[in-house]
Amino acid sequence: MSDIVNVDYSTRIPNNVNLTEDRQVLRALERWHPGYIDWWMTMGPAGFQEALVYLRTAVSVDPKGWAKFDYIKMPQYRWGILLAPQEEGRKIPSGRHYGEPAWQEVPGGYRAMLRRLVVIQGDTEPASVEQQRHLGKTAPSLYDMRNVFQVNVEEGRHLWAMVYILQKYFGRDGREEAEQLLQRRSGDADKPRMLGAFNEATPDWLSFHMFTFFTDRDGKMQLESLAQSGFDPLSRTCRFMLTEEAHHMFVGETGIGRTIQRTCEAMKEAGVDDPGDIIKVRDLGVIDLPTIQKKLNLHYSLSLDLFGSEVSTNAANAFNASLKGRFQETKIQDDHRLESSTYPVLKLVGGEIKRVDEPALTAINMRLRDDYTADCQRGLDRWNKIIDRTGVNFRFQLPHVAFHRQIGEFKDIKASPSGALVDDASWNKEKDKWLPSKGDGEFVQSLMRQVLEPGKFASWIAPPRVGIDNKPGDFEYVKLAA
Ligand code: BYC
Ligand code: FE
Ligand code: FE
Repeated sequence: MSDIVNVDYSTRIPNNVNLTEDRQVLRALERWHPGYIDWWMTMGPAGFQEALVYLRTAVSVDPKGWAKFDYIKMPQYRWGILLAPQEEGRKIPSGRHYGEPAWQEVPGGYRAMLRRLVVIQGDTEPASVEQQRHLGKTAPSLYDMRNVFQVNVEEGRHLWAMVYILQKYFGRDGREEAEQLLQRRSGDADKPRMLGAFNEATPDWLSFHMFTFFTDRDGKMQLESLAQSGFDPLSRTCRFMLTEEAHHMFVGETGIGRTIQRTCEAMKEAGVDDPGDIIKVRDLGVIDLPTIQKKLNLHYSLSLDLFGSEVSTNAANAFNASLKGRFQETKIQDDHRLESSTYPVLKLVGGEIKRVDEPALTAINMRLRDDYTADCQRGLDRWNKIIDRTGVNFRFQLPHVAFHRQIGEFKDIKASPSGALVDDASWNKEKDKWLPSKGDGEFVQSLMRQVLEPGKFASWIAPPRVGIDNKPGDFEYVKLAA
């Protein structure tokens, strides 16, 4: 089967997992489908279900040409089940089962642990769609509007990806979990989404771009870790999801990059030299760099929480059980079992932040988070180059990992962005300098005006360098319903 990369579109649910011959799973998915569409219509992009959107749809899992672009109404998007091709003779890359043949069925003893990982992963996907559902109304261009919708339909597909695993491999429990995934709601007091950052609001486009840069990047790292799973169907699913994920991070990085570009250009044109002169900068109809830094502080710290505790027995158990691996596990040169190695972790020791060697197994979350931080930093370096090229004197920095945390070692203390421990009084005094204040939010909101003319952009964001699918600058990415 490993050579089959094209997708079967003859069933209602496009797939490359031979659903026509897997009637039971096909039926379970078909029964789940109406509930999904209901969810999409009520919780998906508000006000644009009838619009024609220039979207890419996966038609193959061949990395060289997996997508095609066309105008489509979002509710008619062909959400499908797409797994990366099976690797002949794949061996489990890490943990206690290192070197054994990858599992094609759920290993009995790990059923509950595996289901929990799949459910958590699945829960984040629809949550992000819910968080982003109002952004179309304030899109700074048709190009950007199309991008948020593309991200949304693909997050919807990621939900399908996890629901397939649940329906095919977890029987009745799996079907119940699949139902629950459509019941929870981002930010709901009674039935919230499972992880912290997915219950926060995404009120404006600066938040959206920060979210896709920082939080979708957590998605990338978690998917990389699950792509190393000994449970082969999960690994294959995650490997294909990662190809889609790359676009989400592109949207975030270029979205912020274009915002920075526009701000710096406007400052130069107007002869405003001091990035800290917020009043003058804001008067230009652009977002001042210190406010962008504050949004960055917020989204980075919320996303760090998604890695769980620095020292975690859950993580150790999942790695040890070979259910997840490290980032690029197969490229690491060590025993891949981590039974006796250590890993340095920042901890709170006697009221000070100290580096402590912990057993590498319990520090699995920390290691993934460090790889994440390095990946984020590379993006910041590229943003700083944009600033440098314009001659404005400012640099973005990632805040310290102890800053503004709700999970793990630092959840009970307060620290400044540079990592100095502070008391409650100084936190309250300074926090509006470190995190977006109410006034910052209102200012950003005041710039959020919908721009519908093809090729035109809101005052606060520069046009992209190239169009999607190489389309020209004035391409009509979204045709609104008449
Ligand atoms: N919020 O041992 P601990 C994505 C809970 S994003 C609330 O410290 P563990 C996407 C935890 O559940 C990627 N609760 O951590 C992005 C546990 O509860 P129980 C999503 C939290 O378990 C953008 C307890 O605290 N995928 O794809 O090693 C758009 C102690 O946990 C949080 C995954 O996360 C939190 N932040 O690690 C769309 C992959 N953190 O069991 C999509 C699957 C921890 O004591 N998940 N808790 O009741 C995992 O691998 C792990 O569950 C986590 C947590 C990394 C999330
Ligand atoms: Fe996703
Ligand atoms: Fe994503």
